[in-house]
Amino acid sequence: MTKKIILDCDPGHDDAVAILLAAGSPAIDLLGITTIGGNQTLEKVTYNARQVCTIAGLNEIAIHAGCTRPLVQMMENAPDIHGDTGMEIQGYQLPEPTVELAEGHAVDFIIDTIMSHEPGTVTLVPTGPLTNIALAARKEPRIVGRVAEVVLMGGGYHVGNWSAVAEFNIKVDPEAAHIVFNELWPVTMVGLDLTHQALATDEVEAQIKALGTDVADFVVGLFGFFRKAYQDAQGFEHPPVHDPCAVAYLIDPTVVSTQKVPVDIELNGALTTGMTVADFRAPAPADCHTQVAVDLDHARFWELVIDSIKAVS
Ligand SMILES: [Ca+2]
Repeated sequence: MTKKIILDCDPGHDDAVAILLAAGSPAIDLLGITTIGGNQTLEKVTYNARQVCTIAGLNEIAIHAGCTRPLVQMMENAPDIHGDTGMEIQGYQLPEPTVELAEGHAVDFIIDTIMSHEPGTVTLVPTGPLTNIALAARKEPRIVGRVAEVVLMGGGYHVGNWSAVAEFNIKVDPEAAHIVFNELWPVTMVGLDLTHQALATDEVEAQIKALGTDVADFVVGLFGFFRKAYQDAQGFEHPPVHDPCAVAYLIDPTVVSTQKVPVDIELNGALTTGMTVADFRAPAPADCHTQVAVDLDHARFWELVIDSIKAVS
C-alpha cells in the first residue's frame, strides 16, 4: 500500500535527496512539495526545489511556496552548510528549472489536500522549519485529526547542531515547533540522534557514482559540497544526510527504530531555546503521541536511496 505524503522542505542538499527518495519509491505517493525559508531564503529554496524536480523529471509535481520567515523569530539561514544558493554543488551543472511553481500558498495546499482526502490517509513530512505546518494547524484545526501522522526531520534528544542542544529546523522557529509537537497528531521526530547515522560514506558515494546516470551525478555533486561543508563547519568526516531518513521510515519502518517518549519544545531557555526536551524518566504514558527515532539500518537506508535514484533516472 502506498503512503500519500506532502514533503514540506527547504532544499537544501539533504532535502534534495529526500525528494528523490520519495519520488522514486513505489511505496510513496508524493502529493506535492511545499517550501519553507530555512537553509536559505524562501526564494532560493523554492528555486532549488524546482531544479531538483527538473533533474528528476517530476514535471507534473505540484510545488507550492510557503512562509518566508519564522512565526516570531528573525530569519536565520545556513550558508555554512548549504552555501549561498542553498544547494551549492561540485562538478555538476544545475539546469534552469522547467518545472513551474504552482499557484496558491503552501499552507492552503496542505489544508486543502488533507481536507479533500479520506481521514488518516495523508502524512506530513516536514524537513525544514515547521512554520507552514504550524500555520496550517492554526488556520484549519480539523487537519490535526485527519492526517495519518507527522514524520519530521528535526530536533534531537541528545545533541544539537545549531546550539549545544538545539537542531537547526527547531531552533530557527521554536514557536512553530511548539505548536506542531503539542497538537495531538502522531509525531515521529527523526532527529540528529538518528540522522547522524546516515553518513554518506565513500562506499555509498561510489555505489551512487557507479549508476552513471544524470541523477546519480547530481547526487554525487551534492555530496561533494556537503562533505566539505560538514568537514569545515562541524568536524564530520562524511556528511550526515538527514532529511531522507524521515522518508525512509515511511517506506520501510524497519529501517528506523523508534521509541515512544513525551517531547516538548523549550521556548525560554537561557542556553536551551529550541531544544526538543524528551522525557525518558519512565515508560511513556499510553496516550503519548510522540516518538523519537533511535537506530538506523545504514545499509538498508542507502539501498532505498539508491533504488530511488535508479527509478527516477
Ligand atoms: Ca531540510
